[in-house]
Amino acid sequence: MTKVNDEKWWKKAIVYQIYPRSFQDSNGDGIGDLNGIIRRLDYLENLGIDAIWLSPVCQSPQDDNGYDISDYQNIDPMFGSLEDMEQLIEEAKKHHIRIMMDLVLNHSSDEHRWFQEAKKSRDNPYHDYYVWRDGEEGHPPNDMRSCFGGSAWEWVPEVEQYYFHQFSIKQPDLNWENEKVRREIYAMIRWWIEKGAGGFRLDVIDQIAKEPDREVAANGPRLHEFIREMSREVFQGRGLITVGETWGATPELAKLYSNPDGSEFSMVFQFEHIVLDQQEGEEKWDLKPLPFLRFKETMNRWQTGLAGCGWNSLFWNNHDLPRIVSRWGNDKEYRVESAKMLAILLHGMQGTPYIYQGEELGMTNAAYDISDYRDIETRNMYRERLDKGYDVKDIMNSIHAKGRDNARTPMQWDDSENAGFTDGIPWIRVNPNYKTINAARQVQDPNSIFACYKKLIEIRKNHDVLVDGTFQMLLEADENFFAYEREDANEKLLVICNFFGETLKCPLAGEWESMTLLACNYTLTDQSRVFMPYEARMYLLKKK
Ligand code: TEU
Ligand code: CA
Repeated sequence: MTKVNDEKWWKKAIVYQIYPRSFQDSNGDGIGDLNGIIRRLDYLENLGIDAIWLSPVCQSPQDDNGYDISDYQNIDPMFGSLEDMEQLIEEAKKHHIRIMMDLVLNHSSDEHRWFQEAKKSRDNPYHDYYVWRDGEEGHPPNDMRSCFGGSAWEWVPEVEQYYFHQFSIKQPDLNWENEKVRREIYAMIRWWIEKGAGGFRLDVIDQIAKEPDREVAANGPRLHEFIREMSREVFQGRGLITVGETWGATPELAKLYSNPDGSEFSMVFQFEHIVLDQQEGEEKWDLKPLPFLRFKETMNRWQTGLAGCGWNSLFWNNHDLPRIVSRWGNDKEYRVESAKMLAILLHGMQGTPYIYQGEELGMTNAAYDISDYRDIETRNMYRERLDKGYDVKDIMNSIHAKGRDNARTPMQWDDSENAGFTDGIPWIRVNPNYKTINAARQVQDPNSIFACYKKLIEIRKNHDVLVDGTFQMLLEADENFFAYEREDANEKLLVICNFFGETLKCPLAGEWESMTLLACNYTLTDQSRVFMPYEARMYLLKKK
């Protein structure tokens, strides 16, 4: 087997995302915590992952569940202490798992010491750490909107100025134009590296170089200058995995972000496929069915577009997105089959796969009443659309389909009360289907979704063709099948998925007859050209 250059170990790695408040509670307060994660490291090692991306655990008033940080160098008491964090890093290492921290650098909390100072007066040394504009109360500088609804400008009477916030009022944007801000940030990141962090996920990193006067939020002119400086100052030569969250990325931009020369990040999360099931020019709440051919075209473009000149992240889910089996699979009669199909489809591609907690169990969306939702984005949208006169039924329909809390219901460990997540009252309701969908059931079952993910991870470790093989889309114009080939000097991989719920004959000529079946989501496949609902097969050919 060829060796991936050590510095680029992440090309072969599989990352697991943990949303700490929903993963495992250890002290009965109903909120997941660091000690809870330590308790579950055996489970993660068994699955076979190499790194954990930990959503933010730093000190925070929790207006946006930790994405509003008030102290970057301390742990929120809700999650534990700095010692617990050090212990998690150490224990994870014993399980061959690295810990990636979530860096929220576009904004801080308004309760951060910097902002507390900044709003005192215009000549306070911290004032220029944030983005301020003159104006008159009631007349913001322009019409820019916050991602969570309402104006992006908030008036502060003390300084008689507006500050800019792309997210909640409690998340003022940091001013990256100010070199002092950048220096503080780099020092903070270095401190985490010294503590043993193995990498970083960079929250909305394409929005740091904003130019609000020109109404520019993402992809500002100085963006790559800032990223390269940060990369030079803190990331390079340390064997880290770094991934930027970039909603505005195209393959062309991703070539810069993930340049193999290491000048920026290891890779980025792109969202072109993720926004395909919303109405053009509208919000994510404005639903439409997934346009299958465009979806295939998009995946293909990213696979071929970055080949040899960049690196993809592969993901269906994260803490902001609905559950994939409910979204593009079928979470009713074909839950198991479609969850496995989606896993096989994604894990055969080129890039670093990310698994979001519970995805490996086929956890589903939840459909709660509005009072059971906790997410700021969901609650703001509910109020805003009610005011605009939308029908309550339609609003709830959108929330059930796309709300962020779909991903944030507690991890389903077993069939005991509250799914084994907590002995207390969970901060958000447990999905009632935990009695049947839970880890305890699946870990032992060789035919479970968990077993399928575990197998796919093993396959990636054992076959380099998954890491560096070329990607060739097949049946591009077919309305039902998603099929592709990967190939390197020694092996050829063929993945064929029936993406829908009908039994269908595959138009391929049966070229798999001489190949070995590596993974499949039906036990008794007869290798025929007939594919059952959501049937997926992964074949391998050894060329020599
Ligand atoms: O998300 C970035 C972002 O743009 C989200 O608002 C996204 O559009 C939305 O969640 C889709 O529903 C990141 C974090 O992942 C998210 O959890 C934070 O709320 C946000 O940044 C602000 O830090
Ligand atoms: Ca707890």
